[in-house]
Amino acid sequence: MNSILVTVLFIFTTAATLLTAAEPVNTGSSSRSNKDTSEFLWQHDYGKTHDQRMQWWREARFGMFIHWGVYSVPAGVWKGEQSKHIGEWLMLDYKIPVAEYAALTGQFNPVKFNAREIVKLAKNSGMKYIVITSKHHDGFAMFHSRASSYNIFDATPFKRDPLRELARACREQGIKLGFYYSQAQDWHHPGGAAAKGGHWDPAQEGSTDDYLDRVAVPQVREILSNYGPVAVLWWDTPKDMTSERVKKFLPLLKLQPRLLTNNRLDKDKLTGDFSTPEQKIPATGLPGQDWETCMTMNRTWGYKSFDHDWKSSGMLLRNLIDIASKGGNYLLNVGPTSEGLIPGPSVERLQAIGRWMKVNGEAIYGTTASPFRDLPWGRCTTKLGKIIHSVKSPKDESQSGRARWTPTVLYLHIFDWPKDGGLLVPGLKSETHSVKLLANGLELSTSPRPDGLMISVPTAAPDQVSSTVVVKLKGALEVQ
Ligand code: FHN
Repeated sequence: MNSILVTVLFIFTTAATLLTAAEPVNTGSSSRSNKDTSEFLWQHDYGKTHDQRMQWWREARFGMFIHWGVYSVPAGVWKGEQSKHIGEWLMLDYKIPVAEYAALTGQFNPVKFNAREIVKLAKNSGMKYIVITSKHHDGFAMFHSRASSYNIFDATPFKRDPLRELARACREQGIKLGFYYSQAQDWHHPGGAAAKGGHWDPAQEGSTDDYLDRVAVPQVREILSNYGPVAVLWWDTPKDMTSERVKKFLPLLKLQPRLLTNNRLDKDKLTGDFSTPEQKIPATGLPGQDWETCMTMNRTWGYKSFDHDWKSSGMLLRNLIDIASKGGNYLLNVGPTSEGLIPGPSVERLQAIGRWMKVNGEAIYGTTASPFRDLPWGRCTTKLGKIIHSVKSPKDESQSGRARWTPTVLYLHIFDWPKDGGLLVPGLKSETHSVKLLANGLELSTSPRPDGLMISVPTAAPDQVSSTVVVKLKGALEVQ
């Protein structure tokens, strides 16, 4: 029992020391303790259950972001010119008049959209949740909204509600569903905000508060009421979102008592369950915070027909491992076409990640950050030893006063396989129970050295991108 307590304490203090000793990362996010101010009702109503609500999310580690909207019709091209910016910003980048952009809805008929196939792809790639754009900055709702007819059901020939179909498919296949909603920026409805220089069409002029009261708040009520359980509400670009405006949304969150929200509702990032580094992985994670890196596979969120600058599946996989080793989640984006299809290169990459996850998933799901500062050959994820059962009046006297526990496990993710057959885990002093290759269960021999634990490994790596060595400890984790 003592050794377990030592283990747990050691891990917490070691991780905290190592992570805080390194260069701090400023994401603009605040710690939870700063957020518990009386003006934020949501924190008071939900704060106590934060850890319970976060449990599945912390286990999940990997999710799918879907940026899909009417911008997939122009697909990054406007009047023959290829946009250099992200595809979903086309309307603002080209200052397209509201009516002209809205006319694109007539061509938006994604008849190949198949919610079950998308959910299956996400699931097979090892993802545990999906977050889809219900309304992006262009103001177009991807669901059947009664608050505005500028939506996919009423304004396109498609006449279907993809969010309803996705919600059903997610329920059927046991994957969690979340909605992205651009609460402040809305380039279509009068009064909606526009970044980078503001409105360009008189049709956009109007009162911000009227827009919030008539469009954004009712639409958020709709997505939280009409689609069953909503796991995540993913706000974005909180332009001019003062605390007074934030308060218009907070009561709605009670519609989904288990809801998680990100930290982009208010302009000061004072609310929310997790932080959201975008297109980057914080060098040392974000100690003391839950966080999720969202990232594109190429250079755009919304589909662009000519963006072929894809990250390799190996790089994406190593990103996932890197993020898990720093205690975060990875929300990896796909941008479906105007037909409703996820582009082939995205599918191929997700399938490759899925193949790796089938073998190595236990080294990602439910893990916590690495206790090591730096590992020259790769990364480490951890499963802390836990006391699982205390025997109070045992039939077997030898069990008296004892507790049972699961051992602490280190998952070593080897990016650069050693050429000389020796893998040094620097500073590891713990006694080991077993050391194995995850891919085939091969037992590996070890020898303690003054500078750490030396593990003998075969000459060939089981996986060229990342091979996993599972180190089960006997007792306390000791890292020097
Ligand atoms: O402006 C958006 C962008 O289009 C995209 O949705 C990303 C995803 O995190 N968020 C915003 C920029 O921070």
